[in-house]
Amino acid sequence: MKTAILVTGAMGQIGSELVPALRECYGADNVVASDIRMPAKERQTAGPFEHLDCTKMQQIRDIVRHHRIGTIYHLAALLSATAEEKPQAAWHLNMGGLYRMLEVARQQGCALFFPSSIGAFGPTTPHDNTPQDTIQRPTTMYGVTKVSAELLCDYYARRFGVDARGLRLPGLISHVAPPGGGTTDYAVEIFYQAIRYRHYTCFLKPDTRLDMMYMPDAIRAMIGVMEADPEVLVHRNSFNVTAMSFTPEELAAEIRKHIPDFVIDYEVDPIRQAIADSWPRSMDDGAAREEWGWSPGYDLASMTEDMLNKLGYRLRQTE
Ligand code: AKB
Repeated sequence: MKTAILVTGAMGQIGSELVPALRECYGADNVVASDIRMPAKERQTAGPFEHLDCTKMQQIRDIVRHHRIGTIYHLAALLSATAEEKPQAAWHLNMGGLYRMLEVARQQGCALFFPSSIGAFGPTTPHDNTPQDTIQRPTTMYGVTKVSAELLCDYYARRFGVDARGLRLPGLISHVAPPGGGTTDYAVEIFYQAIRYRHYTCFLKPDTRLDMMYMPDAIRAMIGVMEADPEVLVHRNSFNVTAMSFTPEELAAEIRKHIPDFVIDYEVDPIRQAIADSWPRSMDDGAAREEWGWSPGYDLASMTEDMLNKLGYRLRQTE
């Protein structure tokens, strides 16, 4: 990548780890973090930061011009459970924000990364080994915005030559920043509760199987797809990527190998359960593997061990 990078939603679960990783790769001064929230003082000094409301075209344009941005990682969005609670707000931010980013990308010649999701699939999609190209009729507002966004990115690529690329990300597990408002959030909360109280009450049923990925793999995938040679990409957007597929009871059993007295029980939230039931149980990520060499580094066992070590250490330092 020749010029600077802008990350929107930089204070969120993904942005909190993507920004430092991009700064490591391309230099701190070349990566501009932005969010509608202001960062804590210590994070403001790590590199350039801009306050940005992604639904305001002029703000985006000013930042892109001022910092000579060449690539935008557009992460700002509402997650699935929040989007189902506030569908109008979800459409406004998820689609309104993306449309304005693509317009600025078109005008200023930027490449754009867009994080789609397993949420782009729905109840009529094949749930096992979900193909790259298949039925996409989601029944959630989150899913509607993700499919629409995939189509809009394809349109801008075909019609205007915007280098728009994306991934269909599974649930992401991280010890750095908590997610907020997602259906797969249980797979992060469980670690906090296991370390603190040896007990977790899960809002999904014990046998709800979903695709998941450890954040270090997700960061590699996001940088990897943007680094890929455009000549060899057939799909561009959005690639299925996955690393593991497990149920709450399987994750609890894995945690119990390290914390033998850990107990899980269940109080099912019907809204999030219905969302989870409409998503794939496991995706086929063969296109990403073939077209740009995607391959995950962490499975359930290695992710669980690393999460317990790193999160346990951090919680002991801060609590
Ligand atoms: C969510 O649960 O909403 C997200 C996702 C899978 O897109 N983590």
